[in-house]
Amino acid sequence: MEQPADLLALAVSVARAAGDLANRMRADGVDAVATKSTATDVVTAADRAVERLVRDKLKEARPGDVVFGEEFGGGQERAAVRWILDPIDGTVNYLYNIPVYAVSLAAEVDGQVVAGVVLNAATGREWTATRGGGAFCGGRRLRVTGETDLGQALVGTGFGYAAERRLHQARVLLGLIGHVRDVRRIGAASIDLCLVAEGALDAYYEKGLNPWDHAAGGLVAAEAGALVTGLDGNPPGADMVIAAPPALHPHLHDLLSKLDASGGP
Ligand code: LIP
Repeated sequence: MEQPADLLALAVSVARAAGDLANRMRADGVDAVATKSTATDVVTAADRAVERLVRDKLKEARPGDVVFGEEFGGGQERAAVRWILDPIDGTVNYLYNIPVYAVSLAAEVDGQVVAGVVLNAATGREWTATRGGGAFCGGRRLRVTGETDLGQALVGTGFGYAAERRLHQARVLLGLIGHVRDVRRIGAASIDLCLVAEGALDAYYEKGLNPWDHAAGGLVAAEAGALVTGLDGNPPGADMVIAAPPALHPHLHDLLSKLDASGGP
């Protein structure tokens, strides 16, 4: 039986090596080397190099496992553990040298994420969690806020790489912004989810995320007491990821559902 604490220890050591590489390449200067879904969905040489390094280190430590990563995909074969990897979450922040980008690595066993680490490579801030074992940052156990009033809630969100999607997300934001304290657009879903976990945000929601954007951060938020869901009974996924304390979640959920937040392009 795979021990989540052992998988976490491996994830943390691999993420730290990955963060160091991301920082070295950042110091050498970063250029977009290609684009993916749209002209603004960039990939840098560091995204690819960091993913290769993580894959090599995981193969060395646990040859039988598989890796599902943002840049090279994979991870569809059966294995005791599937690692879900975003080598640099917040690639646009990385490109612009905004110190909010992360190595996000989660271990999945039998379809369930059991361990995860999110490491902000620029600041060294590291959030970790194991299923049933709680969420931590800097040795401190994390707890979501006790906010119950949506009108007092500081809410994080994000926008996609396709203009039509951003227009839909902006319409949703227009319908939401008068009902909350304020909004933050931080630019890295994995970090947004960890900020909910540590109470630096009251809640977060975003449409269009991939599993690598929310696998590790979602466990950190859940282990800190957040409800991490989709809309209308769906699990967190491409249509919607919402993370909020139990007392706040239904209010945010119902408003987003009314605003058709998981709809549009
Ligand atoms: C990013 C997400 C962010 C979202 C961006 C992008 P990437 O992931 O972390 O929340 O708003 O559009 O998807 O592309 O930097 O790995």
